[in-house]
Amino acid sequence: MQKKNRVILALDVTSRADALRVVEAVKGHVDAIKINWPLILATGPDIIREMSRVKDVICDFKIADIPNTNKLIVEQAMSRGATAVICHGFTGDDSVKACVDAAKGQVFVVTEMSHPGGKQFTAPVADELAALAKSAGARGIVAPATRPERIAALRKIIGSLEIISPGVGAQGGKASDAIRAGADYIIVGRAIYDAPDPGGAAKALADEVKDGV
Ligand code: O7E
Repeated sequence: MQKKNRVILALDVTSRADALRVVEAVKGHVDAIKINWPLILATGPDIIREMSRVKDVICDFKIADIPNTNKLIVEQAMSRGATAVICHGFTGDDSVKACVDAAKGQVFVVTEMSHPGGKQFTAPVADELAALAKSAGARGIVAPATRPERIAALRKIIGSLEIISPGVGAQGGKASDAIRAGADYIIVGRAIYDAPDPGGAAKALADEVKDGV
């Protein structure tokens, strides 16, 4: 994944036609495509391979199981062309380590979630989840653009690991705030794929990121 536009598209559409339309429009303005359950369940897992031919794909299955099951899930994602996967950290260091081993380090660990409910259970343990991501050898963490001050605090814990940050646009966060707080990439879904001009929306976000640096 080349850090150029610093925008990751959250491709949460539910048809192959919409996925292809949006990706074709935005591919020059994003660095990766994040695929989550809505698209996989609607189209089947081969969409990972298809999208990986256009851009790096991050499989956002928020993997949260025992080590052996985690390993099996990650192997399936990587064998279909994923560049990286996303897992939860609350399952403990052995489960995260299983993901890291199976993905050869290409893992992002969820810390504090971006939605209001993220404050309830994830926020109180986010610092520990970030520290776990680092000690387990993950590539980075997921941290909320809706609370840029938390991105800055988590950055201090993880050092040079990468931060990918959802919550821009539909959830109220601002791209430039997240980047200034220390995010490497913003993750954006609805503000791009629901826009009348997804290509223009992605470009505007990439431009805002550049101005925010
Ligand atoms: O609000 P949107 O439409 O811009 O979509 C945001 C995407 O980021 C969506 O796919 C959602 O599942 C994901 N996300 C959050 O919104 N908040 C989080 O705390 C974590 C994620 C996430 O993707 O975790 C892995 C990156």
